[in-house]
Amino acid sequence: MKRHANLLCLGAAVALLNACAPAVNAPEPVFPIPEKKQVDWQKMETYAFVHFGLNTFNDREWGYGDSDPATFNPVKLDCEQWVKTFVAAGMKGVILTAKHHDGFCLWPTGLTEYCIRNTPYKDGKGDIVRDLSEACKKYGIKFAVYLSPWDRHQANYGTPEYVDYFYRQLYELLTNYGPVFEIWFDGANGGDGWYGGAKDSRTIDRKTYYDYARAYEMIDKFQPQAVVFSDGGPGCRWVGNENGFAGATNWSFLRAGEVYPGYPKYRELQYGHADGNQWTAAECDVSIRPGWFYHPEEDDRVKTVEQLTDLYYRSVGHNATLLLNFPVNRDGLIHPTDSANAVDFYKNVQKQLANNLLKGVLPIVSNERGGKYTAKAVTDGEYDTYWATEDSVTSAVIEFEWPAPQKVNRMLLQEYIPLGQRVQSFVVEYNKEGEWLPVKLNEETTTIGYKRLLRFETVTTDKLRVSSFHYLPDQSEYNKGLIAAYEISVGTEAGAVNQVVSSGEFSNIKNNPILQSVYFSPVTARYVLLKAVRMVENDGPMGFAELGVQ
Ligand code: FUL
Repeated sequence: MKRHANLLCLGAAVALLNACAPAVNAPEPVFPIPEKKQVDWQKMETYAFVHFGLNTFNDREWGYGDSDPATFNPVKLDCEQWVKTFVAAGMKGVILTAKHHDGFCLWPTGLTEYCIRNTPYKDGKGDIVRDLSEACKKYGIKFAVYLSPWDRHQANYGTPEYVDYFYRQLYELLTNYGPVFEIWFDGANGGDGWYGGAKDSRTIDRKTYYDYARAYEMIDKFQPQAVVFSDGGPGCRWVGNENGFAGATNWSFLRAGEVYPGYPKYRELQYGHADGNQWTAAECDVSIRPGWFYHPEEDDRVKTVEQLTDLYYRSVGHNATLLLNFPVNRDGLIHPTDSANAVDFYKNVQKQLANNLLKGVLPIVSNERGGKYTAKAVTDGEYDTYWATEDSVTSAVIEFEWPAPQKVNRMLLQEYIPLGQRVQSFVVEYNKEGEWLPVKLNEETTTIGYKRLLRFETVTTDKLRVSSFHYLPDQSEYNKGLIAAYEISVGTEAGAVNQVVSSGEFSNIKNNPILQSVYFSPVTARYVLLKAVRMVENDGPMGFAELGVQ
């Protein structure tokens, strides 16, 4: 029989402030912090995306805006089949492309003729936005809409009149279809299009054209619980790729006002801005097939259970959400391979995380705040109860001990994010015959955030601990003194610090100067030497914001 992965599950919040508060008060928040709706959104963890429209029938990914509505006729369309699949795949909601870049609307809008009313589908009486929102209600998952700001059909795209049209579309969606949990504004904007027959290319100012403040105001008024997605949020952000993963280091922060659709340094969205002042967690959007829309030739290129499972660990397990796309086919159904793989993926994740070895284990912690914030809360399985240290303590050790050795290869860590995201770095070690050794994994153990899942080589041990080495690069304006390649040595005498314990490079540190962590097997030493073997800028002095060893 195949062994299940063995999981450790714990929740933690480490206090970083020096505020003078009675011991049993909750830690002060560390800003930025999320709004309640952002916490509720992140707790959804996985939800579905549906790309469906005229593109489906015309084998296109980006319709030009001229496909004939007469081609749209999904004769077997059944939104309940979609939603039943999502529920069986453990997904908590769905986002529908109510309008993609081609401008075609899946609801019978009063604002354009380029919509479902002018198709053969149900003799023009269909409304897929309504059908899907009702199916969601029936089966108990949440509903949301994608409304493309770019519209390659409308003749007035690029003028102020189009912006009014866009907001009237948004109004229809926000006021006619019940609650939505998210509004998706895509980053692709302007370029070639049909534009009412002009067939030209339109450029807009991506920072100002849509005047998104209008959207936020309307959403706050009609759907205050909805989180706004765009490349830079404000509700949640694009993760900087369409492959479905976030960085292992992933801060839920952005520097407010910096990221806009088309932001050239979009790769840093995988990691967030460690010094950001706005809470904007990452959402990993990815399609279960290569394309976002259905193409029959991709029927044998559906992501496998193993691929999807891997993405789960690198999205939800990297402090992000997973938005998994289903390209609904020309019948109006989710293809059987897609639904089977999605459901089996969910079962596989459940199986891997089924056996919580920490249930009932009371951890030993190096510091405890007292009151409700004691070690017991680490393993009680409740998100809203948590362990915290005293205010002045910014680094701590949590140790677990079992009466008999266990086989362990997974760990789940969580921070209590209503009070912010604080953990910068941690190390997981197991005890082997009295010696503490780091577990072997292939990614850095830096941030935790809402959820961090670790996969590591199976160890057999009766003791395990979570504790850290910090190097937070200089966060000042021009990031001077960045180390590109390093060597760390230790020694017991000042004149002989020459036992090299680790060397390597701080990858991508120039574009993304986030906390860097280095792990090495524990050694007994008095001195630690960090040598900059190569600097990003030649000949400059070395600079750092924080350095720590644990
Ligand atoms: C992209 C769009 O251009 C694609 O067509 C798709 O909708 C994807 C989710 O976002 O930026």
